[in-house]
Amino acid sequence: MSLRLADVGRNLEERRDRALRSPLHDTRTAAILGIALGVAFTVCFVTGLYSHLLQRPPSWFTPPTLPANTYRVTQGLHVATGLAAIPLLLAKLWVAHPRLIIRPPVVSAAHLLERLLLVVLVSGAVFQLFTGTANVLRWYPWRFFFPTGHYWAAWVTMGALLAHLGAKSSVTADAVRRRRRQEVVLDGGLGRRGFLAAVAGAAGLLTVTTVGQTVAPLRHLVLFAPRRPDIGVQGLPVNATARGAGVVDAATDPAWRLSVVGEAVPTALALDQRELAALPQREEDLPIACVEGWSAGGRWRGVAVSDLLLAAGVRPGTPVEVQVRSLEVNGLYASSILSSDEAWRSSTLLALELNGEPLHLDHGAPCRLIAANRPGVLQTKWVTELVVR
Ligand SMILES: Nc1nc2c(c(=O)[nH]1)N[C@H]1C(S)=C(S)[C@@H](COP(=O)(O)O)O[C@H]1N2
Ligand SMILES: [Mo]
Repeated sequence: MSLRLADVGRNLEERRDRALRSPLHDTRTAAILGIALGVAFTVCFVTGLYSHLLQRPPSWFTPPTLPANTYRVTQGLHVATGLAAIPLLLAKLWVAHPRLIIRPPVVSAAHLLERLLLVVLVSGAVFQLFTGTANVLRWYPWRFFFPTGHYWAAWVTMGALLAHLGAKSSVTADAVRRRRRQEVVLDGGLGRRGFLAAVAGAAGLLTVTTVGQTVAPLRHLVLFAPRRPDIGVQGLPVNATARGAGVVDAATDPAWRLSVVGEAVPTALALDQRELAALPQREEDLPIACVEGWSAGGRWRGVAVSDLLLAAGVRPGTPVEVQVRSLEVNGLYASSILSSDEAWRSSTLLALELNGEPLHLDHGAPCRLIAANRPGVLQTKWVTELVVR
């Protein structure tokens, strides 16, 4: 038995040694892929942090005033770099795996630590890419709350990545410098170049066939993403229909009112549809940018939240926090918070119309929140109450 195991081990080592003589498994190929992965993960991490801060602002964070499309771009980048990282990670694992076959598997405490770090890094990366992709596909085959799990796993993965980069920095630098001189001699036929080109091609193809869910000119190339920015009622995709949210009756009831209430409100309001439509209307071009990776622009017309605050007697510029409440009773996105800056910004609307038509029930009629630079989950539909504090 032990003899056989030894044979298997020797066999593996022979295969490893053969593999390591190929440029496809050398440190230069590993280094190049590592750099590409590092860049993709860093962009993904930073854009993900920004998205997280907007969705769950800690007390020290107020959403900065940025161009209205900023979130659309950052979230588009988040999903695109995450998807592109999938072929890069697979290639990197394939390139590096012969190096993991060592006997004995652990030679010292430091070596054990290094190997454990790799386990954390690889499983963290796989977890992030898997859960992120499932989210884009709107598939939630797990028990935990996605944003929380994805957020904490991101810190763990990036921590492990930083430590890995620290451990590998000199090897990487050497590999990148050393082989550049010898490349012409070493590489023939389908060597490193061909392999790396194939990996880049796979990443590029994946990007081109998914990024159209947020980059409208590429929408016809969308293959794997479930959304296209131009497919949906009134030229915009729908996330959660009125029926799905259980609000059809309440949203079509003539007794519907928009209330403006709360401790900061001198004169509480309760407006019916006609009264709301009689207030001054504004038009804004603003995108819906869903965290799931799709986005689409629309032309919205409606009443500025700031005009409603003024109509309710709130003095201009008073620091406020506005909770926007939906008719929806139980949904995760049944309400959202506007910071003072967002509430007073004239482009923040309760929209009554979309692309020149009365707002469709599935887009949030009688009225829905639409504001610059907010994740889709915060663009509350079927609004019935503004609570001003
Ligand atoms: N009340 C309520 N508002 C909501 C949602 C919801 O489930 N309930 N979904 C949000 C999400 S995740 C997105 S992306 C946008 C989508 O808006 P649309 O369906 O009009 O495109 O609505 C947001 N507003
Ligand atoms: Mo969304």
